[in-house]
Amino acid sequence: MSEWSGNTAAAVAHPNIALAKYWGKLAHGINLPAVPSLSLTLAGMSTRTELRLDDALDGDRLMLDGKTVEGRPVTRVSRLLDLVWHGADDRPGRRPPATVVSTNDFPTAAGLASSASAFAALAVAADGALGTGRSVQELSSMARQVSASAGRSIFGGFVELPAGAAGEALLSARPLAPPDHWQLRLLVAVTAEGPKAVGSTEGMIRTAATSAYYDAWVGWAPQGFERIRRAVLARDIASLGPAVEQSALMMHAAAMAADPGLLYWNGATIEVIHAVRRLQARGLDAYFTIDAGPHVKVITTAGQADEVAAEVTKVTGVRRVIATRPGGAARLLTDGAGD
Ligand code: 2P0
Repeated sequence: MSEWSGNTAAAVAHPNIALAKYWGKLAHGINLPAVPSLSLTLAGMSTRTELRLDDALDGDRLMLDGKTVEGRPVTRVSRLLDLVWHGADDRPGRRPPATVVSTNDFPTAAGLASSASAFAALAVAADGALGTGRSVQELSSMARQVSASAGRSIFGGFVELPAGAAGEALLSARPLAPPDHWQLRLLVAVTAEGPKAVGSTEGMIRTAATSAYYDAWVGWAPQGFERIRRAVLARDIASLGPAVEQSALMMHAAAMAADPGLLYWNGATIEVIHAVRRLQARGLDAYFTIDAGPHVKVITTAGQADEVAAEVTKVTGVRRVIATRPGGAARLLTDGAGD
């Protein structure tokens, strides 16, 4: 029996939504983003992950939303546990296997950034159970290697993840501004249930390999990121909104031009976009962004959120609207069980 067997830890992390999108990886290196991204970590949705080390197991086990999962998700879990265990100091010896129980309070794998909060919570829980004492920068870099957006969910509030440079090993996200910097509201218009057809990793690889618009996206992304960064720091929603919409539309245009084309939207996605544009015409601060799934996220102010949510809820095909606001960093739950 290792000294760690029987250790448990639990952590909570929130998903994040990119205002400046990440889409594409460098050809070399370990999951290094080809473009800089900037996200908002969201209170109002969370992943809770509990980890128990057990020498008696013959491998890692994963339960996701009450179901035992096998295959690639378990491989990714094992990879992150190995990264936390070995770290930069190459800790010797075998890592004890773990049972990981993870629960989302929002739809899994449907463009709601479930892998971001899942791997951020896992990195923090693993560090707690294994007693490795990694810094938040190390945990962010390790989570990023498994799922780039997870590197951002280690931090709360407004978070930036720079593009990677060839040969770079450690690349972590960093906080740009805390959650109380700007009381934006982000409304998630859920337009479908169930997992998406093509995962982000596969979608990005296909876009880079086959889309004639990919190089244009990678070339444009840094300036979009800079506009968004400046607007966030200045709390200027009138400049933030159009830049956020352009980042999402540029990303999707590149993905749609892949072979075969990636179309993450459904009919309701487009209806919500038009509803948001009508709100803008009425003088409201409402702007959309869309990830690798059919849901639309609407950015607005605290004062206008109720009115915007009421309009978005009326759109045909919208199943429900989840109201979120800037949220905090991933954190260990101190009693190991409850929140
Ligand atoms: C983002 N997305 O910036 C972009 C916009 C989806 C659309 O980051 O391959 O699951 O594991 O690094 O982190 C989703 O990508 O991809 C994502 P991998 P990940 O939020």
